[in-house]
Amino acid sequence: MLKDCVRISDEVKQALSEGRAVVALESTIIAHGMPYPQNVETAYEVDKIIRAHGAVPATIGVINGEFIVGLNKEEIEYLGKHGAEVRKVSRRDISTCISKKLDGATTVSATMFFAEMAGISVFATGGIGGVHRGAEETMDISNDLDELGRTPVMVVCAGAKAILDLGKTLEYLETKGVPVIGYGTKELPAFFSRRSGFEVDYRMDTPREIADAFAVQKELKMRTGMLVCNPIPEEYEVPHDVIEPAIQKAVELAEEKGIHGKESTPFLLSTVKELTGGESLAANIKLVYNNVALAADIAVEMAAAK
Ligand code: PSU
Ligand code: MN
Repeated sequence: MLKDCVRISDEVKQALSEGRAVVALESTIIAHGMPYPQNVETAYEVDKIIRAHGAVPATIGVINGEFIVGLNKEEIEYLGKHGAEVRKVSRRDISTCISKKLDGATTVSATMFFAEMAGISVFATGGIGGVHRGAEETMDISNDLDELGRTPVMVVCAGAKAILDLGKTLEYLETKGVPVIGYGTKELPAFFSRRSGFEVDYRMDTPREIADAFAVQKELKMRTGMLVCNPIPEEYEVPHDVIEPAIQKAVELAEEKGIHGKESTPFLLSTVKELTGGESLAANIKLVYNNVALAADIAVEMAAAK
């Protein structure tokens, strides 16, 4: 049964068996996080950057009920083109996606699950899901945070979008025992901007330091993930007075329209994008490039230490 529903591409399989550096990537960011065709173009560029840094990319998604670790170009194009028509697959959707032979794009949580299964330790994305603003009413807390608490995969991101309650997101990660590392900073980056006003647990300045910390968790069989927060490069930041009103408006609109559940994050992301014109999308793409480069460097350090 398992071999019918999970496939690791030959390239990824070989890289793993030779102990080479591999970086996992999610597909929700492609299908639901960005518009076509920029989403697919970004995914191809990500592929190149990871290789240029000496690692092998492994994008994860599901086609016709088969989870694939290492989607090829055509499969990425397929998921990117169908966008919101394909399922947004987090942990709870995995079993039904397989049994009903559906297509889907994996979120951070489902991507971590399959990365671990394949033996991949590092995963890069844009931003993670978290505790939503107003969660005390809605209880909308992303499954990403629970997955970080129970799956030993490192996630490299640009912090979390301010569509979330960043303070509560950090509290929840603390509850789940997830270390939060700032790369070159002691402040949690807020996706579009480098600063949030919230402190992370540790600052680390080199990929080696980060790889060493994660190796200890693995050694101790802690079964927890690690969140590495890499601030967007200064030249691509979106100013606070552009992004914050757009976020507030998007949160209001979501409430008015009664958007909830898995629709909530894609709705907020696309509304913020519309309200800021191209500016937020351009920044989004640049920070993803920045994250995959760092993740590849960390994966190379991990492979060297083996
Ligand atoms: N945050 C972003 N961009 C994204 C996502 C989150 O800035 O594309 C996606 C990721 O796939 C993440 C998912 O795992 O949304 C979280 O969705 P939810 O909040 O429904 O758990
Ligand atoms: Mn949610």
